[in-house]
Amino acid sequence: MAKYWNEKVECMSREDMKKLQDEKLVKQVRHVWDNVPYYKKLMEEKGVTPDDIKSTDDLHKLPFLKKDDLRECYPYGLLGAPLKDCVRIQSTSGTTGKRVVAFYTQNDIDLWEDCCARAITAAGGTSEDVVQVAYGYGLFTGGAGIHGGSHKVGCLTLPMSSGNTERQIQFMRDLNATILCCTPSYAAYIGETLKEMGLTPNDINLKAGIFGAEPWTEEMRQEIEKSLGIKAYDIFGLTEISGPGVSFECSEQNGMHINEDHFIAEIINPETGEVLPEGSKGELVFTSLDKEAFPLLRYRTRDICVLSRAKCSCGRTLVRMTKPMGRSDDMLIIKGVNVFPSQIETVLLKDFNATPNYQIVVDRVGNTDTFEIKVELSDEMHTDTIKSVEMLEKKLSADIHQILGIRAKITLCEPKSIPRSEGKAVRVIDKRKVYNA
Ligand code: DLL
Repeated sequence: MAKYWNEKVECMSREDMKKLQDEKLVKQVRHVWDNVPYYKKLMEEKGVTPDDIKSTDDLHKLPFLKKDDLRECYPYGLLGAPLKDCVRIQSTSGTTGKRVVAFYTQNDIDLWEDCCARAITAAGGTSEDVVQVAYGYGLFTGGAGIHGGSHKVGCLTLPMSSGNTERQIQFMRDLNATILCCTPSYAAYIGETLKEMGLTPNDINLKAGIFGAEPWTEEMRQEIEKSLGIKAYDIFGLTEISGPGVSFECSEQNGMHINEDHFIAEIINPETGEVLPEGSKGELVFTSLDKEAFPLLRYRTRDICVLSRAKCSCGRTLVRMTKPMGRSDDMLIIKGVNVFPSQIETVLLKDFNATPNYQIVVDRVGNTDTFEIKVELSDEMHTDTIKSVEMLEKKLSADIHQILGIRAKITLCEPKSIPRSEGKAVRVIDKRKVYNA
């Protein structure tokens, strides 16, 4: 059984990898300078030109890119290739309005799918396998990326998308799926449903799962492994940098190997931007090395983790990142969807037409996220008819669904019932334990 999808790169010596990255970085910086006026301006403001970037040792001289830059540049402002050469657009989950969109040339798609093929191979996948893709298809990168990787490996690919769980299980059984790919919370839900249907892991043929797109703990991994009778592998990625497969777990399940031939990873202090030495906990920053349509230099992911170059017994030399341990911004991932509290506030302001007192409460019951928005009524609203309050609740619920793509339980509360704060308001109460301690 093939252990690696691309052994030459995945097991390359440190020196050769650095040389490869050095060469690619010089080219990528020139590509961005020549084609992305927005980033050229950021470089000029920092007094850096492509001539200053001779190797990865000069990476720290380049300015950072943040999510706000991407929003400001929506939709075409960071495009690095003519639109006629682009073949695909994908987008981050859950945001509307000025959402982040990423563009791909055919070459970008090939490289991305290649990264996913590495992840599938690392999870034991070969052309003998039947891969059930239960990540969402559409603008979200999960379905499309893993689907492409599965084709590359030559697996029989079941493009199920997410949802319709009993049907997922039926197809899984009828078509002998061997690898399941979805969010960890959906995998856990499939496990629960299997049990509810009176079935056990012996009634399915799964051997592995490739789960990511949201934080999950080691405890959750064990639970999924038990309920589905599989080995569960983590996979990490973000739309801005391509999608799933930026890094992936190997059989050692001790951190995710970053595809360093395509992406340079740095860890920085989120407060100061200072680059931290290996082994430090900080914010993960990625620089793309091969991207044509959407090249990003020093993109701040806001994910907090640690990098390690310690030898991995799988034989791969690619640097490993821990599972994200938190975020340096306030983004929540609820039911697999990226949610910024500010999006909710915007809806509340629109519907209530005043600054409302509210609280977002996120919890996990079984393995399913619960999402409640408590909104305080004003004195005037409190005296309104029940019918008008109900209408408001309905409208709020519909607007939240439209903006985020997921439903929230709206609880309207008595005036002055939400605790006031003398400092920063506590807007979010996240009772889940999604990050490893
Ligand atoms: O979630 C891409 C993806 C799809 C990854 C399928 C893995 C599997 P976005 O919607 O842009 O892209 O969200 C990216 O999700 O910055 C992390 O905060 C979080 N995230 C992604 N993978 C993991 C993971 C996709 N394995 C954001 N563990 C990232 C924890 C993850 N968090």
